Amino acid sequence: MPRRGMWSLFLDRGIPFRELSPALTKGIMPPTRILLDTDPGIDDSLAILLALASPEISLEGISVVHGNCSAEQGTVNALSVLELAKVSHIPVYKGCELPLVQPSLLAPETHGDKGIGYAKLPEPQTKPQVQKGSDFLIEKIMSAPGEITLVCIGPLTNVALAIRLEPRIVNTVKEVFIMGGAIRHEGNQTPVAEFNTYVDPHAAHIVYHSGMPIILTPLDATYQCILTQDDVNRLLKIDSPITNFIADATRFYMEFHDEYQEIEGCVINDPLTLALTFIPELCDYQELYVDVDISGGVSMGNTFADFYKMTKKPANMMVALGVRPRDFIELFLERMEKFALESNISPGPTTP
Ligand SMILES: [Ca+2]
Repeated sequence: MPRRGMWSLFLDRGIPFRELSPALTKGIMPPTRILLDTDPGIDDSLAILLALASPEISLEGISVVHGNCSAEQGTVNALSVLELAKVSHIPVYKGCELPLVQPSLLAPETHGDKGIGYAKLPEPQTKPQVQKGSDFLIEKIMSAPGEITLVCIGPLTNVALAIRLEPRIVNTVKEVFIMGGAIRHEGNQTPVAEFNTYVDPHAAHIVYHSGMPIILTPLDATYQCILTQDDVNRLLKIDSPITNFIADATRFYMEFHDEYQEIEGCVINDPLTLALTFIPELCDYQELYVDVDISGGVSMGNTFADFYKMTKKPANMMVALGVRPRDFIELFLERMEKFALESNISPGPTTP
């Protein structure tokens, strides 16, 4: 597998994450340049806020894909969340409205009809860019070889299409962090399939086997990261549009988790994946060959790893299988508290 960026430092030189991370967080290294491909989405919205609240990274644009809600609605949500955070200068690009092969599958029962739970955000004043999501990803990655980190927290349709349109992005992107799959964990869409992968398994198949340097965050790690009502109550001690948004959005998400999965609180998959771009030691990883079932049977969209190297195929990704969940939740809460306080005193939208 190609090794670049943080992984090349870690894997080829044997530098432990623990020693690498301080260099990242103390500003010795410049902020990681990030593109976020997303289907906002409650936990996607939290990932956007975490990105904005984290000085280690520079969020250079958002491409939106179908998934938790339509790409049309998700684009509106992305713009609204950026306005809520007073950073509406960050460009948003609408991407694919449909999966590559499968029929459309959205998730109103999980994220609400508009994708952000009970939260009500005003119609955004800003508009999405004219350029399509996949074209934006290609242009940005090709313009800065080895510098752009892609964070994918929705179905992989935009990324797969970008690879088909411009295969050179595979060897030009720095790293690709993906929220998706359920390796040893049960699925959250079918008994064996995770939502993002199930919605567009063909896209996942293209991306997984593309040769991109992938760091996968499957449900094995994310389902240990549960945001509780006590956590939300802690945030609500700060009266802010941001904390109120988090409370209104996650209340719906918590009701879903309680009703469908008997989980108290809500699993915040996407912010964990985003956090790994700057604090990788939150997780433990294995370098594995991972495949996705696209045969159309009962295990369609199932992701599985060759732990015993039976296929003799080389590893195609690093997989986060273990996580320190409360370290992550604490990081998320601290960042949101600081961001909410700063936002309360910041002067208004920064629309150019
Ligand atoms: Ca998502």
